[in-house]
Amino acid sequence: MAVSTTPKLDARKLREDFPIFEQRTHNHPLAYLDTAASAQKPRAVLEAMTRFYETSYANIHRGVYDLGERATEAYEGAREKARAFVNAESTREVVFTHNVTAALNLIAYGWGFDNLGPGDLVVVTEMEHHSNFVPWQYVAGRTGAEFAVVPVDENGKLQLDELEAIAARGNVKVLGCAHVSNSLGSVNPVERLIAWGHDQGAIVVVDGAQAVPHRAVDVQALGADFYAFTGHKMCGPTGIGVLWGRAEHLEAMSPFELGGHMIRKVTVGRTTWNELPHKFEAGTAPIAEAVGLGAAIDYLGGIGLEAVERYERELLDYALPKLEALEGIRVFGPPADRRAGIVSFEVEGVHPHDVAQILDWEGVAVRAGHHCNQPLMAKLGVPATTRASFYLYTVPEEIDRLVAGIEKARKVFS
Ligand code: C6P
Repeated sequence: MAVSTTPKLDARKLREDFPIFEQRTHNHPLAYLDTAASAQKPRAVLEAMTRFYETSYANIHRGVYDLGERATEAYEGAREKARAFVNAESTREVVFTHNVTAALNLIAYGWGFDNLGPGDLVVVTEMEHHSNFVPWQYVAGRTGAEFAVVPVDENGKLQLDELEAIAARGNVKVLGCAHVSNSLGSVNPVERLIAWGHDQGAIVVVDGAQAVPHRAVDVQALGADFYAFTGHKMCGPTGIGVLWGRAEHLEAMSPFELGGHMIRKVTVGRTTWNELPHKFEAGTAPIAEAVGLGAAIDYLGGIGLEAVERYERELLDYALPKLEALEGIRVFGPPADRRAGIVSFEVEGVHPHDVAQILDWEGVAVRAGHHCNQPLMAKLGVPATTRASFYLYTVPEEIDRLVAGIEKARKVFS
């Protein structure tokens, strides 16, 4: 029998790294079950950013003075950390953006407008976050390409047996898929989708926003064309995202945003572009945010992504049976072995916002809404869900409080 050598994660101890948990909310300890929206920040990240501002801050890639050089080193050092974190081949393939939404728009605009046209088909999954749905729908519409979805069933499972029928509809040029669904927690069969996309001659764009913070991701092993993620969901600051793209695509692509830093030479007659990845980083970069992201990567690396994934699985094994045993509750999404630490549910007869409101009074923070997944909500037949999501700082008592709060909501509203 294989024995795991990954050290076990101690959530109770890790919580002490997060100043936010020192407070109470509505007179209860804060049970933060909304990491899928954004993760809390450990002291190591906050201090790294403060230290950077206090000791090494200047604009980058410009000054020849010492401070500017140190700031540039810190920013480019963070890029190297991001490269290593997802095992990209080169930092040339690692573009800093403002978030994953900006990364996905960059591809849709930079690649889509040059490569799509009538007769082409752009395919995304029906469970895509709007960030990997709307830009593609828009660019398809603007270029005359057709837009199609890989459907999900009413349980939120991708209908892969529909792929052949989709391929018959046109020349599949793009496949967009989430590695992990932000509403359902489904860990999608991305390897299979990537293989199918490549069989069609398409580029495959993976939205890794909900995967990278929670499991080890190796972009070379996955073999997609683009893979995007966002800093604030992985203990890093807001305002920074990462786009990994194959160098040959990034080389061939048009820039998306134009202005300072992304140029090589500007004359009245013509402008040429900077080398990778700078061609895609117009304007002053999110410098301190990159430093914070680098610190978050160090923090997660110190814990180990395998340990995070294993711990979230334990939390799911604890939470799912308790939630499913509640009367009048519908839990959406797959079983624990194909799910990340995200659970969306509906409480019969109670609006998701009311469930979330009652939970808030109990000190339990969850999200209620469509989670930027309106097509998925339509398929599930609900306008919204209540969603709880877990991370390395979640402890089982918080799940008990979630369950008790849901029962209370049912009683209040019945
Ligand atoms: N999901 C949630 O509560 P940005 O805002 O660009 O950093 O992330 C957008 C995004 C893209 N893809 C996935 C899979 C996501 O989960 C998100 C953000 C949040 O589910 C806010 S809607």
